Amino acid sequence: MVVRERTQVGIVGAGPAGLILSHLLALAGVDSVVVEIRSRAYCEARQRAGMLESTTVELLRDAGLGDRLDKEGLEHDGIYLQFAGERHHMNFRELTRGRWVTIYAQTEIVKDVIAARIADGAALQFEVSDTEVARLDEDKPVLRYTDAAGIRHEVVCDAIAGCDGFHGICRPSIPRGGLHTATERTYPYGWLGILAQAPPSTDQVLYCRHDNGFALHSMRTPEIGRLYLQVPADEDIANWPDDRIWAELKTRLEVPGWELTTGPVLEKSITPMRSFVAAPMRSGRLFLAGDSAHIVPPTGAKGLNLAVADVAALATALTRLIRDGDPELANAYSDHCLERVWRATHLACWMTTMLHVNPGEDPFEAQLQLAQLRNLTTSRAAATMLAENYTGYTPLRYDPRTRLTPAAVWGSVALSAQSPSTLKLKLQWKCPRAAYLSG
Ligand code: RFL
Ligand code: PHB
Repeated sequence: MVVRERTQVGIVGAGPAGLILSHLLALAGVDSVVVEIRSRAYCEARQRAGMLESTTVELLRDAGLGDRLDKEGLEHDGIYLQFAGERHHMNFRELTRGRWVTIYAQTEIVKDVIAARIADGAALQFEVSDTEVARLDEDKPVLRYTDAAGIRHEVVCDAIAGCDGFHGICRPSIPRGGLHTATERTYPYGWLGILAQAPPSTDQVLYCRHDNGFALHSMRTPEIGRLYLQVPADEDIANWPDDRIWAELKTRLEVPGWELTTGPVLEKSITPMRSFVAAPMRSGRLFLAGDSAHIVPPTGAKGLNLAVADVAALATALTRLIRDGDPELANAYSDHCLERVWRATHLACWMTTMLHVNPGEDPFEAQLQLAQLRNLTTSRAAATMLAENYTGYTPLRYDPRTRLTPAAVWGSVALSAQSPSTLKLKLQWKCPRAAYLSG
């Protein structure tokens, strides 16, 4: 038996991209169904990003998703850069006249958005299987999946959003010739990441180039540290008992007068590094967003931030297309996003190659890296370039005017008998505080 259904936007993937898109669409009165192969618990526990641009924070706040972020997020003025045994503070707030960065884990964003969507009565299906997207060239594409109870569904949509990450099914479903370019670069190293029951030894995130390789000291809370080490791309985690990880982190990160606090390792894994961009990010009525369209190495902390920028633009474009019958922004979606994607791709690639040690690196290469780092810490112009790019200088392409007006919210609340807490949340959005690029 196949259950046939109808929605406006079929969303594949309940990572940050899919969840935030579904939330932003709901604010504009556009209906969606989100399908996800993993369980809710798995999505909420998957350790990944932690560093948010101020543009991302502003959008989350502005969309009513900032309560816990404002309480628990750790707002930082900038980062530290360390090389040749010297540590330098890069004050982004001062360099950009006010931009900042925030540490708030992706796991927490995912929990916040899932809770908000469920409170809103959203159609969110976890543990689905055999997801398919079809009829992408028609006005009514379809999303098919089998739900956790084994029932097959076919959902007729106005558009489908492929938010299913790098290994998802949406990008490969684009008909032959639909993707004009798929550009990829791999790196000969990966990141060994740990989550540790160890209070962070630094007040802001610390990026370090050391002759043994890159190291990064980040954090999740005042009690939990998040640290990374450059390791060979094909490294086996079994070669890294906890003692060895801490010893290597100390070797790379410690400077005279500063010690690294250690503690029990709660989780560890190795992530490969890759740059990838698929273009265009649209094929007919299928729109790719987030990691399904592009991947950056995590050195510039851009992946999640790009996913948020994509869905901010996509929410506006789909609202105009589906609700208002205006295709202009949907037609411009890919070009608009790719501009930011390539900027971030450059930043991430540049920071990665400046801070990591290539296997077999010669002294010439090492000196070039040190010269760039020295330039960043001595030239205000160079430091400002990093600060602007790192904090997400360009405003997001999101038009808050697409949201339902308070009057329309009252109407839709009355119609769907939503809870008073949902109502309170929605009414907060009538005065957007963040600045966006619209059109
Ligand atoms: P996700 O998070 O991969 O979510 C995709 C979802 O789609 C589901 N899925 C399917 N669902 C239904 N049917 C199918 N056939 C499906 N196939 C897949 C998946 O189960 C999943 O739930 O992609 P999204 O939403 O685009 O979000 C992207 C971010 O997750 C990613 O870019 C960031 O985590 C990257 N990243 C960082 N980004 C930052 O902005 N700041 C950071 O500080 C930062 N640090 C990091 C990072 C990524 C890292 N790793 C592990 C890659 C640090 C690390 C170590
Ligand atoms: C993190 O906190 O996990 C993090 C911070 C900065 C990065 C990457 C990851 O560049």
